[in-house]
Amino acid sequence: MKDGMTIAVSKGRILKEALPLLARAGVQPLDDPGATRKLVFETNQAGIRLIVIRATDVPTYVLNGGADLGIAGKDVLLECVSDNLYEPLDLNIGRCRLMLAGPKDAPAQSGRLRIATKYVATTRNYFAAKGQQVEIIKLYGSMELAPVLGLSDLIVDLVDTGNTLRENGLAPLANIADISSRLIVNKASMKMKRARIKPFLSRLAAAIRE
Ligand code: PRT
Ligand code: MG
Repeated sequence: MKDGMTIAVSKGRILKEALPLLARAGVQPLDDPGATRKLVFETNQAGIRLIVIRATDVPTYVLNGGADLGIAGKDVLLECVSDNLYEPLDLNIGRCRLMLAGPKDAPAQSGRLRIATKYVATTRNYFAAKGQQVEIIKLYGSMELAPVLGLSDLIVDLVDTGNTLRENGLAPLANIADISSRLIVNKASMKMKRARIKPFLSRLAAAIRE
């Protein structure tokens, strides 16, 4: 957006942790994003607005200049590596691990492994680095179901407490990446709106340490 500064925030669990952090950095939406269907929120700071969108859409908005800044999970960012984004701050929220997991006591596998995941690029990179060829099956959710129904041998998904894996008879096999939410900045915005963005970055960095 041309005037002011727009921050795209992932809805859902990241939003819940991002709002108190933004508040400590001095930015508070005038309406409660949890209580309305609105997507654009003016804030107490004239010229700073929030948009609340799906996690996977945050980098897309920031890359294309629809938003100047964004708050997104590292899991989502690993899937869309770009030269046009800065990632200046680890916000230390939305913590979890991206893990390889599979059925407990599964028999040893011969032939090419089938991996069900939403994280196709990261999974491909992970196995490529090990020199292993795998078949990747793209799913948009409920990955835990895939091995249970024989759609795949293993899954790659986010794990927090491990309850979801356990309740579906799965166990973690390997940690692929430690995940947290990051602040991302459109490179052109950083140049054009530096006077507005830089002080905000300083306040946010202080808020993370609080
Ligand atoms: O709206 P859309 O469907 O696009 O996204 P979403 O519903 O996946 O959004 P949401 O609110 O779930 O937030 C997703 C973002 O939160 C991710 O991109 C991560 O950066 C972050 N995050 C942190 C998590 C988790 N922790 C997490 N545990 N996202 C998802 N989970 C899920 C996981 O996929 C699994 O189903 O929680 C389950 C595992 O939790 P445990 O505690 O049972 O291990
Ligand atoms: Mg979800």
